[in-house]
Amino acid sequence: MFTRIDHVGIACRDLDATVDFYRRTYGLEPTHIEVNEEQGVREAMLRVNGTDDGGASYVQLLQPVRDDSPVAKFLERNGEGLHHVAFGTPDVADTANTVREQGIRVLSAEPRPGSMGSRISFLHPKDCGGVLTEIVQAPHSDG
Ligand code: CMX
Ligand code: CO
Repeated sequence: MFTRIDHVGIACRDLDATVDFYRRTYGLEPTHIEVNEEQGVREAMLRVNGTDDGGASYVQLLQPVRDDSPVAKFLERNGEGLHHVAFGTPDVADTANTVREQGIRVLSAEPRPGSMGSRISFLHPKDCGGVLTEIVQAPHSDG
């Protein structure tokens, strides 16, 4: 079902400063920066490594672009830090349905647009041992 860790999502207040921290400290460069209006974030994807299914693993840095977004609410409650874990899968809709059948809340009826043309679904953290879990289908890879 899951073929790799696609990314870990990290909530931050200042995207540019956080990107700079990852560059200075670890030598990681942003592969891609975009605004996802639906998710209410400006985000940077930092590629860490390729994977044996043809995809890759990233750090995703997230800054809220509006006060009522999930990441803004998270920052208010918890401050900066680890926000979610995202697993790669060859078929996000199929995986979401399989998980839904087990009684886990999938947070959208259909997959939504994610980073770099991917398709994503979120699982409720209260049904996943306290971990906000994202499922990602990469645009062109097989996972
Ligand atoms: N990780 C773990 N637990 C979390 C959480 C997180 N990121 N966010 C909220 N929770 C917990 C809270 O601690 C709270 O627990 P308690 O009831 O024990 O206090 C509970 O969930 C409800 O929290 P809330 O602040 O009232 O949050 P909401 O119910 O309004 O929203 C959630 C929570 C998961 C439904 C919402 O954040 C959501 O829809 N997330 C999916 C979309 C998203 O996160 N987008 C940004 C990332 C985009 C991307 O990756 O591309
Ligand atoms: Co994510």
